[in-house]
Amino acid sequence: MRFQAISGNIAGLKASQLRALERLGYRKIPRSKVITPEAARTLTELSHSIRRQIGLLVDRAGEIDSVIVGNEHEIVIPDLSDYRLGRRRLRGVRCLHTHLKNEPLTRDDLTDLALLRLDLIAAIGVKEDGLPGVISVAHLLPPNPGNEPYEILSPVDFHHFQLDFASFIASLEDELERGLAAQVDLRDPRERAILVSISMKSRAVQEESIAELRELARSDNVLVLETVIQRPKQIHPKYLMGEGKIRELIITSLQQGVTLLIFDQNLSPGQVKAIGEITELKVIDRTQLILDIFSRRAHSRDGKVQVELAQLKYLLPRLSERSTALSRLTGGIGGRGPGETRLEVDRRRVKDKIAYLEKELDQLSRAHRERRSKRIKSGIPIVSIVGYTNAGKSTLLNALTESHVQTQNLLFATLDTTTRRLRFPQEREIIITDTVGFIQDLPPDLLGAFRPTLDELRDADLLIHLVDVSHPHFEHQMEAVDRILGDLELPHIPRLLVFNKEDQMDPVVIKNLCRLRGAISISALHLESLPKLTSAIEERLWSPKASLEDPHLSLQTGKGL
Ligand SMILES: Nc1nc2c(ncn2[C@@H]2O[C@H](COP(=O)(O)OP(=O)(O)OP(=O)(O)O)[C@@H](O)[C@H]2O)c(=O)[nH]1
Ligand SMILES: [Mg+2]
Repeated sequence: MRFQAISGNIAGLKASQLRALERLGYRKIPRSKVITPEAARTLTELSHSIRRQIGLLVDRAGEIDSVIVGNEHEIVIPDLSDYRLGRRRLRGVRCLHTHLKNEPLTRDDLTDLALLRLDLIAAIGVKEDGLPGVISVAHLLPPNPGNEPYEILSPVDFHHFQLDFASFIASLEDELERGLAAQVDLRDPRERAILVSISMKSRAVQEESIAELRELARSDNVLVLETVIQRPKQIHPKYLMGEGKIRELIITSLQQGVTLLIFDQNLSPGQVKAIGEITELKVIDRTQLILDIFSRRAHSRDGKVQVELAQLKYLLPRLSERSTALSRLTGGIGGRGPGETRLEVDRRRVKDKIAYLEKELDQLSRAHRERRSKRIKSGIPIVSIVGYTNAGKSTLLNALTESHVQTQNLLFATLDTTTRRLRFPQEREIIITDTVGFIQDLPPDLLGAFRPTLDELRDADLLIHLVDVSHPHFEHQMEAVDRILGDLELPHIPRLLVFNKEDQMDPVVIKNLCRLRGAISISALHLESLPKLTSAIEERLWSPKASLEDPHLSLQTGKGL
């Protein structure tokens, strides 16, 4: 990079001074030197005569990229976006600047060093006579939790300053790389993420939600390095958090080789753009993380169409806000999804694609409807298992029907609906279905895209609301499921409340909970616990006494429980 410009506070400078600054910019520094004595002297003398700090940005080849004029106390480093950090540990640019009173490096200098990942930062003191005084140098350190991310070398008189820049920078880069490798396995292809929650909600609420975000991240094969929870007095409109906090976040991310920020709050397109630009990291929110999991799990045609539609609907408002941050995304999270060419398609084409997919979804829905009407005609009762994700729905379907739907300790393991027949004694038979799980704060567009799948629930004669009662927040999960069932306008279908994973609970506690809530408890992993469920299903479907008004209460009084 050649000398580009003099930037900063140049107002009021004489033409001769400007020319001198420009000449300074065309100097070249040998690779083995931080700065030559001649360049240092020109720098301090000019600085002395204009009573302003002057800085140089120098690249690895020793070319001066820019000359910056500041005021008495500071310089402002211009945009360094020409020097992309990418996967490198250092920017490849150092900053050398004067300090008029021979003062040491300031906090702002050190923040610039860490924030911009400069090769080093040096302050050269200006003596009374305008000659170079004391030089202070600082450089970054490998990740060292708890300590400052940089080291300040002891200031020395400029004439005694000796540092072979080429070998210094080579060993520093090596050290940084090894330091990071000691912390994280760099061959591990997974994204390394920091989870962020910035909200006015209470800390307890934020912690519960971020614990779930951590599970979502795990389900999406993301390595979570840290979580940041903040409860500010006011939400910053651009970055959610204040500038100080985001600086801290950038420094931590750079130190730990973070590649991804995941926000627990849903971000506006403008926020994604602003945070992506300032942090130079990929930024996604909760919804996009869920969409990414969905796109991993969608196997059937139905599933794929629905997920792609949801992704495009999410993308559309973000297209006009597309930024350099987005165009840098290469594959991985946020890159997976509606085709490789996603970033090239313009709004028009996205809209066309949405219209096309919606038509396709209509056709799929029609096919669903036909299958459903056959099922309904057959007169066989339909029982659907619904519940929070990871409650054990697929495990239960498998246990009841000896099927092999994939079950995993991951959120959203199931996306497609599975339907099986289940025979009871006395020639009775039901159709039982397992479908996609629910989660709190499910974005409406996502719910909308899953209509065909969720529409199946409409035909159910009975909904089994399965709850992982061993989950620390099972009650909140129950409320979320009730809310979603309400949104789907399904509250009229009789429900059976079933607490799963009783094997993880104290039997007395679970007994009381069941009495209190009018539920029955089972363990889908223990077949011997299932007859109480099957007889409850039979009773609800075939016993004339069963009240449809209040399914929970009727169970409480039901026989055989
Ligand atoms: N201890 C215990 N674990 C269970 C029980 N039932 C299911 N699990 C485990 O819970 C995890 C989730 O089970 P799934 O059947 O995949 O849950 P799901 O509700 O279908 O989840 P999604 O499809 O992701 O919404 C698996 O690791 C199961 O082995 C149970 O009764 N006891
Ligand atoms: Mg499942």
